Amino acid sequence: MKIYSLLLLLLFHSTLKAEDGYRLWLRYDRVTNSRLLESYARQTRSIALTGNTPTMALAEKELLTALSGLTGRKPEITRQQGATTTLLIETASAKLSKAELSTLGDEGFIIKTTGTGAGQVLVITANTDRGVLYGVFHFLRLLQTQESIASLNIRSVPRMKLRMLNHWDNLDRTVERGYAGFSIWNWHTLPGYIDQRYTDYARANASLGINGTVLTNVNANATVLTPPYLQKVKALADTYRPYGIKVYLTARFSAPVESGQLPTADPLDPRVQLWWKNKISEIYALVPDFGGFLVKANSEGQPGPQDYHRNHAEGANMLADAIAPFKGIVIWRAFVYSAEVSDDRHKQAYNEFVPLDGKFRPNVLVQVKNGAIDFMPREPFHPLFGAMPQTPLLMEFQVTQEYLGQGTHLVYLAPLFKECLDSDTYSKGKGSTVAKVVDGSLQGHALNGMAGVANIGTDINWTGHPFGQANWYALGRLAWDHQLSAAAIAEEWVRMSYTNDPGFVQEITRMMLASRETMVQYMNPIGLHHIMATGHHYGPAPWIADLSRPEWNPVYYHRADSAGIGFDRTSSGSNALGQYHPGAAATWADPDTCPEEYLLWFHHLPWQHRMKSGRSLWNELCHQYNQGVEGVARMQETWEKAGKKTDEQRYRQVKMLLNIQHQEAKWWRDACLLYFQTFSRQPIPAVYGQPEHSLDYYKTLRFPYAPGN
Ligand code: BDP
Repeated sequence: MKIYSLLLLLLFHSTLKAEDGYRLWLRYDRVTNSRLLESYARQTRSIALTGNTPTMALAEKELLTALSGLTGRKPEITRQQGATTTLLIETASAKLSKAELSTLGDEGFIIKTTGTGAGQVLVITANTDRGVLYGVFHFLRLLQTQESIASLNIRSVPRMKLRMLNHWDNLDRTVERGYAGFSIWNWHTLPGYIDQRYTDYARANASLGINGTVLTNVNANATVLTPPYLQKVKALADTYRPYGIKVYLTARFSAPVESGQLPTADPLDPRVQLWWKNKISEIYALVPDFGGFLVKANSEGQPGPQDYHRNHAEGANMLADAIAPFKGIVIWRAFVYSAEVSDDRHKQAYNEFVPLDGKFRPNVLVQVKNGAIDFMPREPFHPLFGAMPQTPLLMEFQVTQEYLGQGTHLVYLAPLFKECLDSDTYSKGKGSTVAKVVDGSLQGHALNGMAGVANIGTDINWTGHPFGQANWYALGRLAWDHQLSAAAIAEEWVRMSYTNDPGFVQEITRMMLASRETMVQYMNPIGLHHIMATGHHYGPAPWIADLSRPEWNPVYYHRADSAGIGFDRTSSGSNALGQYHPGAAATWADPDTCPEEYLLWFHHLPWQHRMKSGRSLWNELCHQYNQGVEGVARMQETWEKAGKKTDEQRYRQVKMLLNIQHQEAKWWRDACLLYFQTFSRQPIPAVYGQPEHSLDYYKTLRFPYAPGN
C-alpha cells in the first residue's frame, strides 16, 4: 500500500512538472543555489503590501505563487508595514524622496534597499500600482535568474510609451500568419466565458511591460464594431485592465457602409464623421479606457480614404477627431503599395507618406514596418524612419515568423530587431538611430512606441515552436528598453524558461544569437529577398513569375538573368537609395563599400563580381547557402549536447523541429541554387553539398494546407 501511494505521488509529481511550455518564462521552479535560496528566503520573510486595488491584488498573487515556487515556502504578506518587514511593496512609498519618484512617470519603478542592519527593508515602489506590478515582475526576474538581491538600487522607466502586440486574429479564430494554432480569443463564448488563457496571456504581457493589445486582424472585419461584439470586447478589456493592458481594435474603413447605415465611407462626409463619433461614444461607454484604432487602409485590397479620392491624412484625421475627446489614438499603417504604381515597391510608402508629414492630428501615429518590403529575414531600415519628423512613427516588427521559417524554424529575432533599432538614419546628424525615432527622443514626440505582430495561439506552449516564446519575450523587453542587448535578453529568457545551469545557458544563448544569421544564409543571403512561395509563403520559389501583380513575383525582386543578379536601387536603377539620408545611403550606393549583406538588395551585379572573400558572386552564393545548412547542423549538435540537460519533453520537441529545419535549409539551398544556376550557368563547387533533386522536382512541390494563409 505504501509503495502504491509512493508511486502515485511520484506520478503526480511528474505530471505537475510536465514541461509543456504553458508556463512560459514564469515557471518559478525552486532556486537550486543554496546560498542564494537562503538570502531570497530571508529577504522575503515578511512582506508588507499596501493598497487594495485589483492591480495590487495581482502583485500579491504573483508574489505568493512565485515565492512559494522559488523558495519552497509560502510567504507571509501583510497589509501594513511592521517592525519585522523585510520587503515593502507600495505605491509612492515614503521610504523614497519625492524627487526620486518624480522621474518615474506612471509606469517606471524603483527597487531599492533602504535602511541598515535590522531596519533594512527592500522597497518596490512606483507612482502607480501598474508601476508597482512591473517592479514586482522585475524583482521576481532577479530571483529567477539567480541575481544577488543583497543590495539593490534599480530604477527602470520604459523608453517607449506604447508597447504593443498586434494580433492578426480573425473573429472565426483563424490567425493570419499564425503558426501556433487558433486565436486564443473565442469570440463565440465571450462575453460570458472568460478562459483562463485570457488572464494568463495578460500576466505574461505584464511581466514584460506590454501595455496594449490589438485584438483583431489588420485585414479587418467590421463585425467587431457591432453591439454584440463590443460586449465581448468589453469583457476582454475588463480582464486586461488590472494588468495595465489597454485594448485596441482594427477599424475597417468601410464599416459605415457595411453596417448598412450609410451609402458612403468618405471621410469628409459629415454623415460618416457622425457615424464614427457615435460608434466611438458607444465603445467608450463600454470601455472607458479603450486605446484606439489600428487601421490598414488602401493596402492589399483594404478599403480606405483613397476610394473617395481622399488621402491617408484625411482618413486618419477623421477618426482622430472623433476619438480625441476620449483621449484615444489612431495608429495608421504605412504598409501601402499599389499595383497601379509602376515604381519600385520599396519606394511607394515613402512617396505617399512623406508629403503628408505635418498633416496628421496630434493623436495619430503612423505605424511603419521595420523595412520597406515586408518583414524579410534581413532588410535595411525603412526609409520613412527619420523622414517624417513631425509625425510620431510607431515601429512594427513581426514576431510571428511568416518569412522566417514559420512554425518550424528556431530563429531568435532580437538580433533582427536590434539591427533595425540601432541603424543610423542620419536624419538629425550622426547618431539619429531608428530607436531614437521610435522612442520619440529624436523629435520630442510624447506619443511613441513599438508593436509586434504576435506569434501566439492556442498551442499548449502558446507559440508552437518552444523557442518562439523567446521572440515574444524579446519584443516586450526591447519595447521597454531598446538598449538591452540581444544576448542579455536571450540569457534571461533561457535562465527563466529552462535552467540556470551555466553551461546550458552559455551554449543555448550562443545558439540563439547565431540562429538569425544562419537563417539569412540558407534563405536570403547577400541581400536577396522575397523569393518565397506564393500565398502561404512557405518554402522557396524564386522562379514564380506569373502572378497578376508584378511586385508579388519573386522574379521582380531578384532580377536574375544571364548577366547577373540583384535589384539595382541606385540612381542607375529605381533609386530607392535616394530616399535615404546620404549619410546612410553613401556606403550602400557603391558595391565596393556596400555591406555584402545588402549587396543584392541595392545592386544588380555580374555573376563574376569579386566578393570580399575573393570568391565570385556565384561561388559566394553557393558558399552562403551551404554555410546556412551547416549552421543548422551546428544547432542540432548544440541541442544534442546541451538539450539533454533539460526536460525530455522540450528536448524531444526541439530536436524534431531542428531536424525539420535542417531538411528545409537544404531545400532552400538546393531549390534556389538550381534555379539561379539556370542563369549563372556555372557548377556548384564540389566542396559543397549537391542538390538532392532536380529543379523540376522543387517546382512541383505543393502545400495546399500550409497554415496561416
Ligand atoms: C504581409 C502578410 C499579409 C498581411 C500584410 C500586412 O503576408 O498577410 O496582411 O503583410 O502587414 O506580410 O498588412
